[in-house]
Amino acid sequence: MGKKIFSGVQPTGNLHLGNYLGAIKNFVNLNNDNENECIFCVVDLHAITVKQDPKELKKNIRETVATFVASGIDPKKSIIFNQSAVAAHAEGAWILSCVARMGWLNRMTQFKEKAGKDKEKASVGLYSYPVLMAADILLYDASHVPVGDDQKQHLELCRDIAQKFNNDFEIENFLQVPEPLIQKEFSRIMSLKDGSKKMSKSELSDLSRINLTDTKDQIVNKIKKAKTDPLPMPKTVKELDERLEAKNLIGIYASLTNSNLEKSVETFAGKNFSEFKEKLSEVLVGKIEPISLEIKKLLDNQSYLDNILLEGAEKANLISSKKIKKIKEIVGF
Ligand code: AQP
Repeated sequence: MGKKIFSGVQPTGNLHLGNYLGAIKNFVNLNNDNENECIFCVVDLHAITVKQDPKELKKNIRETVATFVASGIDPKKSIIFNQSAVAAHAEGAWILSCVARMGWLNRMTQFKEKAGKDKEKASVGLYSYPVLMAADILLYDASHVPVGDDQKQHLELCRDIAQKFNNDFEIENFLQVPEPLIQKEFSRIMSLKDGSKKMSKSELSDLSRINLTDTKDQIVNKIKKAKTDPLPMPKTVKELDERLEAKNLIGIYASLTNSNLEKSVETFAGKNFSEFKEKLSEVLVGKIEPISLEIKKLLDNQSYLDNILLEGAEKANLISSKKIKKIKEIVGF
């Protein structure tokens, strides 16, 4: 039986290889399976949990849609829309924030990481963001949510919220408890500068990530400069436990070539990093350059992108307005 898929990406600029391998690649596969109903959301309400330049945000919303389409998501098959265009998300988030418990949110590690030492100055939105994410998913009765490993905890929270709502209002299975779809391998791509840190849009150094809009020369240069260690390439997968940068680069290679760590380690065992990096650049350019060129082409056609969002929002509104109406009735409004 087909799956009901919902997932989102924040339009915060610099969509990168981590977003691609951890999430978007999976979106494309799910979109290609005709049995599935897929909804991919540009989560702009999430983006403003940290300060955004309004002009940049508008540009980034279009760029995220362009990235979806350039990566292979077909807007005729999947619903693509931006969250702020569908009022039920904000309404649902408020109601669910009265179901979620402070103690649950206090455990969220992403808030701790993003707020850093000065959490008193973080926005309330950054703290309650996982409740909005729960509303996003639950409004569409999503059965499966494809995400990178970093979103696992938020998805568990979403499941808890759905179960508590159903229990509190004694209405069995009303909110569908969704399953995470997290790839077993390569679900967390790390920074090219530090194998212990997640590849991220907000990292200051652009050399830490491969952007999906990078040119061939930028990709080759970033791989050349990517951190490694002085030893030759590892001979066993076990060695990778101690060699985080090598593990990340080999993982990227394996993911892009649809292979696995064992085979990829075997291919380059004992060789110099320079030889491996050349091959890695080659496969990266082969994958990312066509996407990058297509994104640039699509960005020249703003009305096409805006139309995708408009049509997507109409369809999303049709589904979510029915669900939020029922939620309100259940609550007693
Ligand atoms: N490094 C990563 N490896 C694997 N998957 C990743 N994702 C993000 N980074 C990696 C997955 O991409 C999807 C969209 O992410 P997002 O844009 O909603 O936000 P994020 O997880 O906060 O991404 P960043 O890059 O880390 O942004 P900043 O720097 O703004 O915090 C999600 O499914 C995510 O798991």
